[in-house]
Amino acid sequence: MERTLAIIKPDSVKKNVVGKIIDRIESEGFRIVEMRLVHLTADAAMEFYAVHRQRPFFEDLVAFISSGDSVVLLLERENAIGYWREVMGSTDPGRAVPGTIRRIFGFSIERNAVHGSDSRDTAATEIAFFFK
Ligand code: FUP
Repeated sequence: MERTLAIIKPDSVKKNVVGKIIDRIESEGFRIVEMRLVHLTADAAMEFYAVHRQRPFFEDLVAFISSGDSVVLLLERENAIGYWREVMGSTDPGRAVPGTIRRIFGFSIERNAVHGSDSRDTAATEIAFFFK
């Protein structure tokens, strides 16, 4: 069993599709270990996305992710990290495979509905960030 950190981002919360995304998470065989509604401050968002701080989209990304409530989830499943990234789809919803969450619910490369840890190291750091 492996654990990963998922975020249902503010665009999804505003669109009232949290339930649909959680339904998908459960039907894909993930166990929800922990779950919480959070409104990230800009400072917390900068810390969470620190690896992207030199990228041109960093300020917009921080503004977006701190623009409203998100749902953070600690998920458990066999191959949770890789499988959740498959279910999410690629970063740009327009390029994501049909049926993936980002393809269904994402609007743009920034407003792309959900987040998922991209490696074991990142998962450990991101889980610790939200769940002590
Ligand atoms: P992913 O792992 O698929 O979430 O993608 P990245 O780690 O590359 O990017 C993290 C977040 O930065 C994305 F979810 C959205 C944002 N981003 C942009 O806004 N513009 C870009 O060109 C790339 C990423």
